[in-house]
Formats: sequence, structure tokens, C-alpha cells
Amino acid sequence: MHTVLTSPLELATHPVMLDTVEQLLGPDILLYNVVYIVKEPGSAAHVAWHQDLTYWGFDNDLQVSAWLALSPATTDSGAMMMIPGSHTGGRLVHSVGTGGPNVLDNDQYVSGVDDSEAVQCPLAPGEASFHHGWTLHASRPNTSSDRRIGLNIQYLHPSMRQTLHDQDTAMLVRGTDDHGNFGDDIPATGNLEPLAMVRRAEQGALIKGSYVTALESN
Ligand SMILES: O=C(O)CCC(=O)C(=O)O
Repeated sequence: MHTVLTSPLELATHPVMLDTVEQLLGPDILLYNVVYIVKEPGSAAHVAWHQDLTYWGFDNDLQVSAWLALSPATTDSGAMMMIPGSHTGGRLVHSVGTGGPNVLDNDQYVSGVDDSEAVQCPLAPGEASFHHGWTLHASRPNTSSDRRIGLNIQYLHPSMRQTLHDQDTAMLVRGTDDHGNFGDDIPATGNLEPLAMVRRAEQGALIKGSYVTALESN
């Protein structure tokens, strides 16, 4: 979204966000991806237990995911839940096919997660949580009367390398990139400009295909 709309770009590069990410990744930061995750009121959509890094094809785990609340994320509206300490266990096997309305693109999930160990992460609009790519997380359906809107923002250390193809892109948002492992994303200069939309569609198709490959190699 940061290549086709200006407001997610501004939010993902806001100094308060980057100062927090710097504490986790160090001074050199790439912005990898920004996506809205919306759950409509009363919809059955849920997010199954998963780890972000499992299917992105990276050679390392110097990454952090931010989730910025743009509306109230409460227990009723389906705030994220996380399993404390799960980031220390490395990559877990993901299956495909929950049989339900799983918001995740490939309907992937980790089976056997004990919900009673989960910690709810409610957020007021403007608050954000940060989790590592091995952290097991999920969310339940939105039973409130309001939309639950989050902005998911992915940051990487520049030494991360894509192993599934050689055309991945990112944007240097702080510090320096001494590695050159990614092509350059072009920041949005307007909203939904046709050329930016074409570039996003092409990159999206490439990435979606490679996620499936990564899941299949479980
Ligand atoms: O929005 C959600 O409920 C889940 C978000 C998520 O999976 C993520 O931020 O990695």
C-alpha cells in the first residue's frame, strides 16, 4: 500500500514507528510491505494461528511486524492474540485449508495451538503492537458493530535475502543498505496512480506465487 497510497507510507515511515523499530532491528531499516487488514462487523472472518516468516522465503529472521490500530481493536472486534515465547521456537509446520473464512491469503494455519496460552492484544486507534515473524498469532471474528481496521507493516534488516526469486523489492526508510539484496520500491507520490497500480499488481502476483511455493516446501 505504501507504493500506491500516501497515508500508509506516512504512517509506516512516521518517526515514532521507526524509532521503535530501530530499538528492535538496529539503525538500518527496510520497509518491506504495508497492508490493511479489515474485519467487517459481524463477519465470520478470522485469522488462523500462523507465523509471518514461514512463507516469505527469507534466509534469516531479522524482521519485525507492526500492527497499527486505525479503529478500536478489542476482544469483541477480534484483536490479535499471541502466544508468548513462541518466537523462540523457530519455524513451525503450516497446513493449508482451515475450511473456514480465514483472512490469510493461502488459508494456512498451525495446528494444535493451545488457545488457553494466548494473550489478547487490544489496541486503541493510534496504538501499535510489534511482533517477531516467528511469534504465533491469530484473531477471532469481529462480533462488534464497528469495522476493525489495522495497518500491518513489515520491516526488515537490509541483510535479509529472498531465497525464492531474485526480484524482491523493499524501501530503505532509515540508515544505510550495505547489502543491496532488494530492488527499490517507489514510494507513493499520489493516490492510486495508474503506473504505481500496475507495478503493484506485477509485484503482488510474483510474491503470491512464491508464498505458495514456500508453504508447499513445509
Ligand atoms: O489482523 C489480524 O487480526 C492479524 C494480523 C496478522 O496476522 C499480522 O499482523 O501478522
